[in-house]
Amino acid sequence: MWRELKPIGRNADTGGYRRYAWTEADRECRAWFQEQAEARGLAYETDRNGNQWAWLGDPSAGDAVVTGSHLDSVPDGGAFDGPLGVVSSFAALDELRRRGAQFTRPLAVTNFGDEEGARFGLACVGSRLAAGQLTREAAYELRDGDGISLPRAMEAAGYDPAAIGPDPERLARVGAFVELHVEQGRALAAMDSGSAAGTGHAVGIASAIWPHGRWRFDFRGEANHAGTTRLVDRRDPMLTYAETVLAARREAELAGAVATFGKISVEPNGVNAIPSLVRGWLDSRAPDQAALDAVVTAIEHAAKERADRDGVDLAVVRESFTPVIEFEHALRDELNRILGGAVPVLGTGAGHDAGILSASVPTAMLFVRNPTGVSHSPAEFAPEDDCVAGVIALADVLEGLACR
Ligand code: HGY
Ligand code: MN
Ligand code: MN
Repeated sequence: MWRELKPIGRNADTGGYRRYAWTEADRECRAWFQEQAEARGLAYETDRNGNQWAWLGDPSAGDAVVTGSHLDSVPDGGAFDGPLGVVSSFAALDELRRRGAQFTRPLAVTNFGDEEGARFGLACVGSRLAAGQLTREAAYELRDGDGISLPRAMEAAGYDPAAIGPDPERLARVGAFVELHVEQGRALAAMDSGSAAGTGHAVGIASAIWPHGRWRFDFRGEANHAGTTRLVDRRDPMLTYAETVLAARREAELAGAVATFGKISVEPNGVNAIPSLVRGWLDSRAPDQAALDAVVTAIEHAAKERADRDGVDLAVVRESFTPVIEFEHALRDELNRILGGAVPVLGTGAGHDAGILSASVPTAMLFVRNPTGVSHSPAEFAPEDDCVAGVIALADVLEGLACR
């Protein structure tokens, strides 16, 4: 499975993945998912929001145990973030069949669409739509960098955008959702530093997801000639942007939070032209809501102060937000019990579909050790022994939940 998925959407120059929602690479990933489902005799379907489901047993029986993740990526993302969860779900099912497990609840493997929000800027679109956390109207407002709207992109990919919207009936049939994901940090690796892959703590259980969001900062200045405009006469938004990036780092450090300006767009983006507009996207996350609010407020304040000095207009728009997620304790503890009781439980600053769905169904997450902690990068890697340990742990969890 891993080898078949590996080349899809991979950029040969960077080795990173460009699997954006409703693009050709996304179509190929979806085709791969359907192939895996049908090769296992699972009942394959796509829900009204484009999420893919592969069912074992009768979904209408309800109380299903569902596992899966996403196949889309951030720009030049790694191979594991998302796909490890989907591949491990199919592999765990194969393992349960080898064990002759008798399922007493329906089981499903899922691929939730557009988890990264790389193309339209909003994270977890597929799961948010299903959970009613994103209205059709708001989804129709989403545009990519070329101005293509989400509904147009869905239509071009052969999906009916008029169908998108809350899917409470479907979620009502889910008794538990478990998402396996490569750890995006090195907390597990640090626990047994130096331990060989497949020994020590190869698997962890999620406790919580930090509150996090995305804010677009628009710095509007005055286009002018880079060579003939005196410094005192400039209204240069790039200066304001630069000061804001430095302020973001300062404020995050003060609050024990994180803040990143990773995406920027400049108009007209000419070497010899002072920009008229600089757009910068802030991703900020913190252990709790108060800290996150304090950081973002302080960054906005610093940006405004500098904008006034530079004669630049500032507008800030919150484009994506997810409140703190505390995974349901009963399911979290059930997973630990099934796995022997000594599995590390750890928080994360990374968002996931399991976080979004936790408002609608009991959800839990398993993390697979990441020796470097690197993610959202072509260098993202987890050793095969640890990935196999993840599959076995997921199989144990699914057996414990669905094969009473
Ligand atoms: O950005 C995130 O936290 C996740 O990878 N979508
Ligand atoms: Mn990610
Ligand atoms: Mn992910």
